[in-house]
Amino acid sequence: MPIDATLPYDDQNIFAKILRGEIPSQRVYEDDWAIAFHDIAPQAPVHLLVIPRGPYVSWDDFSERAPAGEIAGFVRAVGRVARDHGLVAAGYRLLANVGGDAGQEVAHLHVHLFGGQPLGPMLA
Ligand code: IU
Repeated sequence: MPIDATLPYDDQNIFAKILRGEIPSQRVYEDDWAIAFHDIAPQAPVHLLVIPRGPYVSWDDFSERAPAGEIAGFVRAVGRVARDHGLVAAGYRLLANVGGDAGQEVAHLHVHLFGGQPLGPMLA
């Protein structure tokens, strides 16, 4: 069931547990601002999730509350993950679902990074 992106941050969400190492993940990147790991149900040959270390429910929460340095660090991390995976020449897609209509399922901001094949039109 999609989350309500207006609710306060709950540190028991599954990505918070992944961040704290309480639940395993296939981590491919980490720095001071972000970690990235493989999505458990990949929808493309490359399907990674990049999440900030800070406690933000969604892109809405992050863009409103995060300090500028944290935003810059996270945005740079997303770009770096794509470059590290050799995706820039062929191209890739970023996606962040926010709340109910978008179908956001986990209440910790995550940016999907898709690549590895032509991705087709944006909306199904
Ligand atoms: P969404 O944007 O909130 O809809 O995406 C959630 C994604 O998190 C979705 O692609 C799931 O496959 C993925 N995921 C995961 O990688 N590991 C988990 O333990 C859970 C969800 I729960």
